[in-house]
Amino acid sequence: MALTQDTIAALAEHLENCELQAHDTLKITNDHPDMDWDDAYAIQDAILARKIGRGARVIGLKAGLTSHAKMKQMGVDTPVFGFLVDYFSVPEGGEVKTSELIHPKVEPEIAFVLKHALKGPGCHIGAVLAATDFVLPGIEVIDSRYRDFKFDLKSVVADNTSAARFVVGGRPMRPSEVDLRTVGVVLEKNGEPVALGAGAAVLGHPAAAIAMLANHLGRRGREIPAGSLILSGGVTEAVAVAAGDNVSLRVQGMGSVSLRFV
Ligand code: 0L1
Ligand code: MG
Repeated sequence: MALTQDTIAALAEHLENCELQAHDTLKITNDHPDMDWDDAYAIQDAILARKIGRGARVIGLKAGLTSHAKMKQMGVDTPVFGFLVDYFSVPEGGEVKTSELIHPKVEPEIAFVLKHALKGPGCHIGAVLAATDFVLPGIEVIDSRYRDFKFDLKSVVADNTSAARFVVGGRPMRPSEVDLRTVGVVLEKNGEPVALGAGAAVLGHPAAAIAMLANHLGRRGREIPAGSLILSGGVTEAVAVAAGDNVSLRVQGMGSVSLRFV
Protein backbone atom coordinates (compact mmCIF):
# COMPACT_ATOMS: atom_id res chain seq x y z
CA MET A 1 0.00 0.00 0.00
CA ALA A 2 1.24 3.49 -0.82
CA LEU A 3 -0.95 5.60 1.49
CA THR A 4 -0.71 5.96 5.27
CA GLN A 5 -3.64 5.03 7.52
CA ASP A 6 -4.16 8.74 8.26
CA THR A 7 -4.44 9.56 4.56
CA ILE A 8 -6.85 6.67 3.98
CA ALA A 9 -9.03 7.89 6.86
CA ALA A 10 -8.93 11.50 5.60
CA LEU A 11 -9.86 10.50 2.04
CA ALA A 12 -12.72 8.31 3.34
CA GLU A 13 -14.05 11.22 5.37
CA HIS A 14 -13.73 13.57 2.38
CA LEU A 15 -15.49 11.24 -0.08
CA GLU A 16 -18.21 10.30 2.38
CA ASN A 17 -18.87 13.98 3.13
CA CYS A 18 -19.23 14.59 -0.60
CA GLU A 19 -21.83 11.81 -0.70
CA LEU A 20 -23.74 12.92 2.41
CA GLN A 21 -23.68 16.63 1.49
CA ALA A 22 -24.22 16.05 -2.26
CA HIS A 23 -21.26 18.03 -3.51
CA ASP A 24 -18.65 16.96 -6.02
CA THR A 25 -14.87 16.80 -5.90
CA LEU A 26 -11.93 16.19 -8.21
CA LYS A 27 -10.67 12.61 -8.51
CA ILE A 28 -8.48 11.77 -5.55
CA THR A 29 -5.64 10.34 -7.66
CA ASN A 30 -4.85 13.93 -8.75
CA ASP A 31 -3.32 14.47 -5.30
CA HIS A 32 -2.38 10.81 -4.70
CA PRO A 33 -1.07 9.47 -8.03
CA ASP A 34 0.73 6.56 -6.33
CA MET A 35 -2.44 5.19 -4.70
CA ASP A 36 -2.73 1.44 -5.40
CA TRP A 37 -5.69 -0.97 -5.56
CA ASP A 38 -5.33 -1.96 -1.91
CA ASP A 39 -5.44 1.72 -0.93
CA ALA A 40 -8.55 2.23 -3.05
CA TYR A 41 -10.42 -0.68 -1.42
CA ALA A 42 -9.12 0.38 2.02
CA ILE A 43 -10.70 3.83 1.50
CA GLN A 44 -13.96 2.13 0.47
CA ASP A 45 -13.77 -0.06 3.59
CA ALA A 46 -13.16 3.01 5.75
CA ILE A 47 -16.27 4.68 4.30
CA LEU A 48 -18.27 1.56 5.14
CA ALA A 49 -16.83 1.51 8.69
CA ARG A 50 -17.93 5.15 9.14
CA LYS A 51 -21.47 4.24 8.06
CA ILE A 52 -21.61 1.15 10.30
CA GLY A 53 -20.36 3.32 13.16
CA ARG A 54 -23.45 5.47 12.69
CA GLY A 55 -25.77 2.43 12.67
CA ALA A 56 -26.05 1.60 8.97
CA ARG A 57 -26.48 -2.04 8.00
CA VAL A 58 -24.85 -3.77 5.05
CA ILE A 59 -27.54 -5.38 2.89
CA GLY A 60 -25.54 -6.40 -0.12
CA LEU A 61 -22.84 -5.82 -2.67
CA LYS A 62 -22.49 -4.61 -6.21
CA ALA A 63 -20.41 -5.22 -9.27
CA GLY A 64 -19.95 -2.27 -11.61
CA LEU A 65 -18.56 -1.69 -15.08
CA THR A 66 -19.38 -5.29 -16.01
CA SER A 67 -20.70 -4.61 -19.53
CA HIS A 68 -18.82 -3.39 -22.60
CA ALA A 69 -21.41 -0.60 -22.98
CA LYS A 70 -20.57 0.72 -19.49
CA MET A 71 -16.82 0.22 -19.89
CA LYS A 72 -16.93 2.09 -23.21
CA GLN A 73 -19.10 4.86 -21.74
CA MET A 74 -16.62 5.41 -18.91
CA GLY A 75 -13.41 4.67 -20.87
CA VAL A 76 -12.25 1.85 -18.56
CA ASP A 77 -11.52 -1.84 -18.98
CA THR A 78 -12.18 -3.79 -15.78
CA PRO A 79 -15.07 -4.38 -13.34
CA VAL A 80 -15.13 -2.87 -9.85
CA PHE A 81 -16.94 -3.85 -6.64
CA GLY A 82 -18.73 -1.98 -3.87
CA PHE A 83 -21.16 -2.31 -0.99
CA LEU A 84 -24.87 -1.57 -0.49
CA VAL A 85 -26.22 -0.31 2.85
CA ASP A 86 -29.79 -0.02 4.07
CA TYR A 87 -30.47 3.61 3.18
CA PHE A 88 -29.51 3.04 -0.48
CA SER A 89 -32.65 0.89 -0.86
CA VAL A 90 -35.74 2.59 -2.35
CA PRO A 91 -39.13 0.86 -2.15
CA GLU A 92 -40.68 -0.33 -5.43
CA GLY A 93 -42.35 2.70 -7.10
CA GLY A 94 -40.76 4.95 -4.49
CA GLU A 95 -39.15 8.38 -4.65
CA VAL A 96 -35.51 9.35 -4.97
CA LYS A 97 -34.78 12.87 -3.76
CA THR A 98 -32.48 14.53 -6.28
CA SER A 99 -31.54 17.15 -3.65
CA GLU A 100 -29.63 14.35 -1.90
CA LEU A 101 -27.64 13.52 -5.04
CA ILE A 102 -25.15 15.29 -7.31
CA HIS A 103 -25.81 14.11 -10.89
CA PRO A 104 -27.70 10.79 -10.76
CA LYS A 105 -27.84 8.24 -13.56
CA VAL A 106 -29.79 4.98 -13.75
CA GLU A 107 -28.70 1.53 -14.87
CA PRO A 108 -30.80 -1.57 -15.68
CA GLU A 109 -29.49 -4.53 -13.70
CA ILE A 110 -30.17 -8.14 -12.75
CA ALA A 111 -30.08 -8.58 -8.97
CA PHE A 112 -29.17 -11.87 -7.28
CA VAL A 113 -30.21 -12.97 -3.78
CA LEU A 114 -28.09 -15.79 -2.34
CA LYS A 115 -29.32 -18.68 -0.22
CA HIS A 116 -25.74 -19.87 0.42
CA ALA A 117 -22.50 -17.98 0.94
CA LEU A 118 -20.07 -17.82 -1.99
CA LYS A 119 -16.33 -17.88 -1.55
CA GLY A 120 -13.49 -17.63 -4.04
CA PRO A 121 -10.98 -18.36 -5.42
CA GLY A 122 -12.32 -20.68 -8.08
CA CYS A 123 -15.90 -19.47 -7.94
CA HIS A 124 -17.66 -19.96 -11.31
CA ILE A 125 -21.08 -19.45 -12.89
CA GLY A 126 -22.24 -22.93 -11.82
CA ALA A 127 -21.42 -22.26 -8.17
CA VAL A 128 -23.21 -18.90 -8.38
CA LEU A 129 -26.37 -20.43 -9.85
CA ALA A 130 -26.33 -23.22 -7.24
CA ALA A 131 -26.02 -20.67 -4.42
CA THR A 132 -28.67 -18.28 -5.80
CA ASP A 133 -32.12 -18.31 -4.25
CA PHE A 134 -33.69 -15.98 -6.83
CA VAL A 135 -32.92 -13.26 -9.36
CA LEU A 136 -35.02 -10.15 -9.97
CA PRO A 137 -34.98 -6.85 -11.90
CA GLY A 138 -33.19 -3.92 -10.30
CA ILE A 139 -32.48 -0.29 -11.16
CA GLU A 140 -29.27 1.11 -9.75
CA VAL A 141 -28.97 4.87 -9.24
CA ILE A 142 -25.31 5.78 -9.49
CA ASP A 143 -23.97 9.19 -8.46
CA SER A 144 -20.22 9.54 -8.78
CA ARG A 145 -18.88 12.03 -6.29
CA TYR A 146 -16.38 13.12 -8.97
CA ARG A 147 -17.03 16.23 -11.02
CA ASP A 148 -18.69 15.40 -14.36
CA PHE A 149 -18.14 11.64 -13.74
CA LYS A 150 -14.44 12.24 -14.59
CA PHE A 151 -12.37 9.62 -12.78
CA ASP A 152 -10.02 6.68 -13.02
CA LEU A 153 -10.77 3.21 -11.68
CA LYS A 154 -8.93 3.55 -8.38
CA SER A 155 -10.76 6.79 -7.61
CA VAL A 156 -14.07 5.05 -8.45
CA VAL A 157 -13.31 2.10 -6.16
CA ALA A 158 -12.48 4.46 -3.29
CA ASP A 159 -15.83 6.21 -3.95
CA ASN A 160 -17.70 2.91 -3.45
CA THR A 161 -18.18 2.60 -7.23
CA SER A 162 -20.60 5.55 -7.35
CA ALA A 163 -23.24 3.59 -5.39
CA ALA A 164 -26.12 5.80 -4.24
CA ARG A 165 -29.60 4.21 -4.41
CA PHE A 166 -31.28 1.15 -5.92
CA VAL A 167 -34.68 -0.47 -6.24
CA VAL A 168 -35.48 -4.14 -6.85
CA GLY A 169 -38.87 -5.63 -7.63
CA GLY A 170 -40.82 -7.34 -10.39
CA ARG A 171 -41.11 -11.11 -10.34
CA PRO A 172 -38.37 -12.97 -8.50
CA MET A 173 -37.38 -16.09 -10.47
CA ARG A 174 -35.36 -19.14 -9.60
CA PRO A 175 -32.18 -19.13 -11.70
CA SER A 176 -33.35 -22.38 -13.37
CA GLU A 177 -36.51 -20.60 -14.62
CA VAL A 178 -34.79 -17.98 -16.75
CA ASP A 179 -31.92 -17.89 -19.26
CA LEU A 180 -30.05 -14.87 -17.96
CA ARG A 181 -27.96 -14.64 -21.14
CA THR A 182 -30.85 -14.08 -23.52
CA VAL A 183 -33.27 -12.28 -21.23
CA GLY A 184 -34.19 -8.87 -22.70
CA VAL A 185 -34.25 -5.65 -20.68
CA VAL A 186 -35.95 -2.36 -21.56
CA LEU A 187 -35.25 0.77 -19.53
CA GLU A 188 -37.87 3.51 -19.91
CA LYS A 189 -37.71 7.15 -18.88
CA ASN A 190 -41.06 8.96 -18.80
CA GLY A 191 -42.63 6.17 -20.87
CA GLU A 192 -40.00 6.24 -23.64
CA PRO A 193 -37.46 3.42 -24.09
CA VAL A 194 -33.99 4.88 -23.47
CA ALA A 195 -31.82 1.74 -23.29
CA LEU A 196 -32.24 -1.87 -24.47
CA GLY A 197 -30.11 -4.91 -23.93
CA ALA A 198 -29.80 -8.58 -23.08
CA GLY A 199 -28.30 -10.22 -20.00
CA ALA A 200 -25.29 -11.52 -21.91
CA ALA A 201 -24.03 -7.92 -22.15
CA VAL A 202 -22.82 -8.47 -18.57
CA LEU A 203 -19.64 -10.53 -19.02
CA GLY A 204 -21.49 -13.09 -21.18
CA HIS A 205 -23.73 -14.05 -18.24
CA PRO A 206 -24.67 -11.88 -15.23
CA ALA A 207 -23.70 -14.74 -12.88
CA ALA A 208 -20.11 -14.28 -14.11
CA ALA A 209 -20.09 -10.86 -12.39
CA ILE A 210 -21.10 -12.51 -9.10
CA ALA A 211 -18.36 -15.12 -9.52
CA MET A 212 -15.81 -12.34 -10.14
CA LEU A 213 -17.00 -10.60 -6.97
CA ALA A 214 -16.63 -13.82 -4.93
CA ASN A 215 -13.13 -14.33 -6.34
CA HIS A 216 -12.20 -10.71 -5.63
CA LEU A 217 -13.38 -11.07 -2.00
CA GLY A 218 -11.71 -14.48 -1.70
CA ARG A 219 -8.35 -12.85 -2.46
CA ARG A 220 -9.01 -10.64 0.58
CA GLY A 221 -10.07 -13.57 2.79
CA ARG A 222 -13.76 -12.63 2.60
CA GLU A 223 -16.92 -14.16 1.15
CA ILE A 224 -20.35 -13.09 -0.07
CA PRO A 225 -22.65 -13.95 2.87
CA ALA A 226 -25.84 -15.96 2.44
CA GLY A 227 -28.85 -13.66 2.11
CA SER A 228 -26.89 -10.95 0.30
CA LEU A 229 -28.50 -8.96 -2.48
CA ILE A 230 -26.01 -8.35 -5.29
CA LEU A 231 -26.36 -6.01 -8.26
CA SER A 232 -24.52 -7.63 -11.16
CA GLY A 233 -23.86 -4.43 -13.13
CA GLY A 234 -25.55 -2.28 -15.75
CA VAL A 235 -26.68 -4.21 -18.83
CA THR A 236 -26.52 -0.98 -20.87
CA GLU A 237 -24.83 2.38 -20.55
CA ALA A 238 -26.15 4.58 -17.71
CA VAL A 239 -28.87 7.18 -18.41
CA ALA A 240 -28.90 10.64 -16.76
CA VAL A 241 -32.03 11.55 -14.78
CA ALA A 242 -33.43 14.68 -13.12
CA ALA A 243 -36.27 15.68 -10.82
CA GLY A 244 -39.62 14.89 -12.42
CA ASP A 245 -38.40 11.77 -14.24
CA ASN A 246 -40.16 8.42 -13.89
CA VAL A 247 -37.95 5.43 -14.63
CA SER A 248 -39.03 1.85 -15.11
CA LEU A 249 -37.25 -1.33 -16.08
CA ARG A 250 -38.91 -4.29 -17.72
CA VAL A 251 -37.08 -7.60 -17.79
CA GLN A 252 -38.54 -10.26 -20.06
CA GLY A 253 -40.61 -12.73 -18.01
CA MET A 254 -39.51 -11.07 -14.76
CA GLY A 255 -41.93 -8.14 -14.60
CA SER A 256 -41.01 -4.52 -14.02
CA VAL A 257 -39.72 -2.21 -11.34
CA SER A 258 -39.85 1.57 -11.17
CA LEU A 259 -38.91 4.68 -9.24
CA ARG A 260 -39.53 8.42 -9.43
CA PHE A 261 -37.10 11.30 -9.11
CA VAL A 262 -38.43 14.26 -7.14
O1 0L1 B 1 -22.46 0.41 -11.14
C1 0L1 B 1 -21.67 0.85 -11.98
O2 0L1 B 1 -21.45 0.27 -13.06
C2 0L1 B 1 -20.95 2.13 -11.69
C3 0L1 B 1 -19.50 1.93 -11.58
C4 0L1 B 1 -18.80 3.24 -11.35
C5 0L1 B 1 -18.58 4.05 -12.55
C6 0L1 B 1 -19.65 5.04 -12.80
O3 0L1 B 1 -19.90 5.92 -11.96
O4 0L1 B 1 -20.24 4.99 -13.89
MG1 MG C 1 -24.41 -0.51 -11.53
